[in-house]
This record gives sequence, structure tokens and C-alpha cells, in this order.
Amino acid sequence: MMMTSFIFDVDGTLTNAREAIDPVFEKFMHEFVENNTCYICTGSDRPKTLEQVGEKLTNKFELTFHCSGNHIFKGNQEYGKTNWQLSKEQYKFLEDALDSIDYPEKTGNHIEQRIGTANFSICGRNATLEQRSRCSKWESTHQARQSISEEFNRLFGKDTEALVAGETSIDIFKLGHNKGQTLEYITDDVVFFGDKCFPGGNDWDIAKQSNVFYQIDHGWQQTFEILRKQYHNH
Ligand code: M1P
Repeated sequence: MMMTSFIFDVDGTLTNAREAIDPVFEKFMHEFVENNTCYICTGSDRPKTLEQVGEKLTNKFELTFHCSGNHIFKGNQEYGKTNWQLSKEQYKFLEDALDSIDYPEKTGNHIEQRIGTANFSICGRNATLEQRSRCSKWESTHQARQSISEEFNRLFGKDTEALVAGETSIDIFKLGHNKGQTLEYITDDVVFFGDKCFPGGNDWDIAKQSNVFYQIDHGWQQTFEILRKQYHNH
């Protein structure tokens, strides 16, 4: 009989974006992860995952895929990483794109080079939760990320890929090194939970290859509800 593995995105799926996991859900997840084969797959980096999900719970997962699977951990041990950086031309393109966006509250640290991936944020990674929330509201009507990522992919798509991610940003990586690469490490049937499971979203490549996927539109509470109702005592 084929076994099932569960893969979870973090921001918008296990937690509110850039916030810590809810304590009641955390307790439930400790038990769920002990009783099932579970993985984390996030666009975010390792320090942010530990900050939000907590070190104890994070390390209980079979493997944790940070930076869209470009930085992998087994417990506290590094398991693998991709060496890739934005080229000078790509960095310049992003700087110009930032200048061209008519958004009033730019807080700094807009282009973050992570391990095997880069993140381009409209409000900047220095933004407070309130500033992020204003940016996310602005972005829902302006959709600047859509046009910037399309143009980026038109110019650099031969070997690089940009995808709309999270609430304020774009994740960028070597072509094919998106979250879909996670599945190379898993032979079980896969149930995936993510909040960007649509073409152009950073969960799409993994979602479309999973046996079952859940598009999470209503935050971690929806993930909690699905797990309780459909997979408890799985
Ligand atoms: O995990 C989802 C995304 O979370 C952040 O995006 P944002 O700050 O725009 O909400 C980023 O860490 C991004 O890389 C990540 O994919």
C-alpha cells in the first residue's frame, strides 16, 4: 500500500504571514507530525521558519525545505543546498523595477539574496507587520508583482524563474529550482497545503504534481480544520 506524506507551506498555511504559529494549532501539529510523515516547504529562509514555527516543532518534520527547497535541513543538520545568485543584470532590473513602482512606503532591504534563491519585496523586508499589511492591500489592487515577474521571466526566463510569493514579494531562483523540486525527495503519495496553488503562484509547481492539494484561502485555521476533519487518526 502506498504511504502518504504531508507537505506544508508556512506563511498563510501554518501561520499568518511572518507571525508565530498559534499555540493551540502548534500543540495539534506536534502530535500530527509525530504520527504522520510530514515535510515543510517554504519560500522563506531557515531563520524565519524557526522564528515562526518554533525549533522544536520544525525539527520534528522529516525534512524541511527552506528557500523553496534550495536549502534543506534534517533536524538541525544541513542536508543540501543550491548555489545560485542573481546576476548583475538581474539585480539591476530589480533595482529599476523598484524605482518605477509608485509605492510610498519603501522601508529598505528590498532585494534579499538567500541560499539558492532571492526575494524581491515591494515594501522591503524591514517593514513592520502594519507596513506589510498596507503594502499587501495596495498590491491586491495594483498587482505590480505580476507585471514585474512577467517582465523578469521574459528577459531572463531562459535560465531563471520569478514567481509571485507571499503577500508583498516575488521569489526568484534558477529555472526549475522552485518548490516542485521538493518532490524529488519523496516517493510516497503527497498531500500538499499551500496558499499560492495557482499558475504564477510559488506553490503551483508542487501542488500540480501532488496527489491531492489544498488551496488555503482562509489562513492556518483552514489547514487546522482540514487536518482535524479529514486526516486526524490517519
Ligand atoms: O513563504 C511565503 C513567502 O513569504 C515571504 O513573502 P512575503 O514577505 O511577501 O509575504 C517571503 O519570505 C517569500 O520568500 C516566501 O515565499
